[in-house]
Amino acid sequence: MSARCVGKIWALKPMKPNKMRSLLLRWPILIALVTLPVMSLFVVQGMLSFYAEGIHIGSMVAAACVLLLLLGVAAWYLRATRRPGAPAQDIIDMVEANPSWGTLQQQAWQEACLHIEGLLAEDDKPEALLPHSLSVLRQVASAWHRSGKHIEYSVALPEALLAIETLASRYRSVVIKNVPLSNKIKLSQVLALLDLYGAHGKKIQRSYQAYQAYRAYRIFTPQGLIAELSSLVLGGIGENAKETLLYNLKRAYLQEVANVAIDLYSGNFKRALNELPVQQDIQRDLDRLAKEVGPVRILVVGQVSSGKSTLVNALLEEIKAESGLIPITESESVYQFAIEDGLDTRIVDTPGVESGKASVQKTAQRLMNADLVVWVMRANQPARSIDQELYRTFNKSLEDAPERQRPAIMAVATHIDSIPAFSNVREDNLLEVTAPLADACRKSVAFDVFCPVSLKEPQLGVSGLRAALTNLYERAINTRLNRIRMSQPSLYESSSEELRRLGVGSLAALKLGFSGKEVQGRDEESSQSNSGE
Ligand SMILES: Nc1nc2c(ncn2[C@@H]2O[C@H](COP(=O)(O)OP(=O)(O)O)[C@@H](O)[C@H]2O)c(=O)[nH]1
Ligand SMILES: [Mg+2]
Repeated sequence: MSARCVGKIWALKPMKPNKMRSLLLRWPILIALVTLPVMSLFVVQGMLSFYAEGIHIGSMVAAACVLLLLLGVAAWYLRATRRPGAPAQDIIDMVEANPSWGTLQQQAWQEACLHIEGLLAEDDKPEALLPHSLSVLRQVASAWHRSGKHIEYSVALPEALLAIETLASRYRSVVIKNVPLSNKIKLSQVLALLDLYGAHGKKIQRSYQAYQAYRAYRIFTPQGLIAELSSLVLGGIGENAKETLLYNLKRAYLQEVANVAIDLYSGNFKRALNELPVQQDIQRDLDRLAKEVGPVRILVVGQVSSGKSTLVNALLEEIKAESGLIPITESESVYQFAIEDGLDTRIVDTPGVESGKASVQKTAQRLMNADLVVWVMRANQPARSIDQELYRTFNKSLEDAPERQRPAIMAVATHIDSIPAFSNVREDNLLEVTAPLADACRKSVAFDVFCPVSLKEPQLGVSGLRAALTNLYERAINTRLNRIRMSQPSLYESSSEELRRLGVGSLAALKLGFSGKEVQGRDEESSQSNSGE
């Protein structure tokens, strides 16, 4: 079905409305054209005879005034009787119906176009476009809902917003296609024409400035744009062409309203909306997937100067972590580390744990955020009370979170080169010779794997340590997955998060008299749990 609705509508009618209108407008002009020269002749003749008969000059001036008055009244009449609309031959179809529409939609389109012609014939001032739009909306809605109050607004808000968005983008195409040089017209030029910034300096009155600001603002609405186009931007083109273009633009705007409204009421926007939840689902899956494939987190803990940083360097096979006799590592340092090709991990070097509750608590908290623990102990360090205390605290934290999976612990005994009893140790008898050391360490920390090493050149045991890490990798991934699952907010937690956002949480906290210190503690905890992620 062809969509050139106006052509069709006019084909149905005996006479084009604009032709009729121009005929109606023509007869007073014809009378004026015939009568004015005749009247003028009479007036001139009369004036001459007045003069010949010596009539006072004042009477002549009065007669001239009457003539001018008559001309003024004629001009006023012509202006007042100017009917809205453009000459029929200049009407062009800037908007066409959607060829994929069914019969109902096509019928609604025909009716809407007819309605639009009527509306513009009534009033084609730009200001009328907004009420006209609502009228078109009502007209289209009535094609779907023949009864009911305010049926034109019975559209869900997201759909309505989508419709407005579509209308704006479609109308944009119309303007680009039909307004000469529209791509060249800059908003700044329009604003400059509006003289908003007061090019005339102090002479500009405040009320005038406010009016100009209002005009600048309304450019962002179609009706405002059309109004400004008429007065400013299209000033260069001929009056008739400008009128025609503006009429066509107004008509196109209302037709786009009808176009979008038909899609809206026939449910064509619903499919696009249904995509939204799907997209959210996909995004959620992606978020989870990204977390699942994230690298395993290996945490290196131990007392100060036990050799943690040296061990990290040995594993990375380059000096990245600063090591020394004095405790150097002040905060966590994270390194990308591939145990083997494809087994990417992050290895986290930590500050040494020291005696005292704060240091032990902090390190225990760090252990809760590990997928695999490398617990470094010096072979030549008999005092292991700090390790014992840390292990106890860590175990306590795990007991408090029974759903949490315990990360595997690899105990690494460094400095074996400084124990005379191990002087004959080699790569192949390393575990056998250091068995008593393993037993001693187990008394402090219940580890899963024991790796004795010498990090002093020539290094010993590092390749065995690497192999042990590979073996623990799978378990570490499981721990990681468990940790991610546990960190997902539950329904209750997420709704309390919403409440917090709404400020209800802070109100409740105030009522319960929570101290600022506790809130701070919580923040620290959450930043801790995010560290290294
Ligand atoms: N002889 C020997 N020295 C080591 C060994 N491991 C580390 N060191 C030294 O011990 C000191 C402290 O090491 P560092 O890695 O800084 O300890 P961290 O505080 O635990 O990070 C450094 O001077 C290292 O060179 C080892 O296996 N044998
Ligand atoms: Mg260090």
